[in-house]
Amino acid sequence: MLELYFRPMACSLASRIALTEAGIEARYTEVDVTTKKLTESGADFLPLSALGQVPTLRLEDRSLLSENSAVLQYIADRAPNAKLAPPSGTAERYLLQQWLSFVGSEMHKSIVYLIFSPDSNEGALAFARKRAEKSLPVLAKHLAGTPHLLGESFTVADAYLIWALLLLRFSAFELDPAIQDYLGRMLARPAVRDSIALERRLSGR
Ligand SMILES: N[C@@H](CCC(=O)N[C@@H](CS)C(=O)NCC(=O)O)C(=O)O
Repeated sequence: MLELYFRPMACSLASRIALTEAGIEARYTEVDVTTKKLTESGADFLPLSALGQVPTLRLEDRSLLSENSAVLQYIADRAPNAKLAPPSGTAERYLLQQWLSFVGSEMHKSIVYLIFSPDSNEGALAFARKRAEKSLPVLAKHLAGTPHLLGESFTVADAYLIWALLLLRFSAFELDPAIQDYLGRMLARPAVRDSIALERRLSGR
C-alpha cells in the first residue's frame, strides 16, 4: 500500500485529492514539518525526506518519492482509468508538466510560500505581490476559457492548483472572477470537498 507523508492543509493536500480521485487506498502519516518528526510516533522524518518536506510518498517497494510534480504524476499513472494525467509521451502530458511547474514555481514558491512564511519580511511580501500581479492574470485568462487546466478532464495539476488557490483565498488576495468560478467548480467535486474537510478537521482550522 502507498503511504503518504503529509501535513494537514499543506501542499500534500493535492496528493490526498489525487489519491481520492483515483480511488487508491493509501496510508496517511502526519508529519510535523517544523520539528521534522512524525506526529504520532515521534520518529525522525529527515531520513525519509532530506529537506523534511511533504509530500513524500512511500511506494510499495519501500522506496521514497518527493516533490509534488513527481508524486502527483506517480499517483496519476497508478490509476490510468481515472485519467488524472494524459498518457506519457503525448503533447498533453507535456502540458500537464507545464501547469504542474507553473503551480509549483510561479504560485507555490513565489507567492503562497512567501505570504505564509513567518520568515517573510516586507521585502519578501512585496516580491510575492509583484509576482502575483504577473502570474494571476495569466492564470485567470486561461481559466476563463476552460473548465480545467487541461480542458475537459480534471488532472493532478488541478489538484495542486486548488490547494494554492485555497491558501490565497485565506489571505487578503483578491481573486479574479474566472479564478473564483474555477475554484467553486473544483470545490464541488466530492473527492476535493471531502479531502479538504478531513484536513481542515485535522489542522483544527
Ligand atoms: N519542492 C517541494 C516543496 C514542498 C513544500 O514546500 N512542502 C512544504 C509544505 S507545503 C513543507 O514541507 N515545508 C517544510 C519545510 O520546507 O521545511 C515540492 O514541490 O514538493
